[in-house]
Amino acid sequence: MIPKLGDDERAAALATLPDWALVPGRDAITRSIRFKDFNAAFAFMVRVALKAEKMDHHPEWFNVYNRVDITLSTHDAGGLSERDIALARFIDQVVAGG
Ligand code: HBI
Repeated sequence: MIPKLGDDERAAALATLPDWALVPGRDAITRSIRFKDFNAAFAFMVRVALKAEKMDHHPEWFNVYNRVDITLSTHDAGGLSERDIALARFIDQVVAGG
């Protein structure tokens, strides 16, 4: 069983993820990203998908053309866990060109 983050842990993690916001009414975080075109958006999704498989931790996401909306939460924990924070950090690195 993956534990949910406590309130202090969540606040501390979010302070290091300035591009992410809490989802109103859910214990989840969300980020919307716009890429230069669909190819760039889909290439990003491929990289995140491969990482998600390796982590066995998958995003909830929506793509239209160059936009990707991502929401992270740990379904097994019923809220935010360390896995969401780790995947968010990976996503931020990919977006930053890492
Ligand atoms: N992804 N976001 C998320 N949350 C989960 O609880 C989760 C997952 N991917 C795979 C996964 N759980 C499996 O471990 C379980 O469905 C068995």
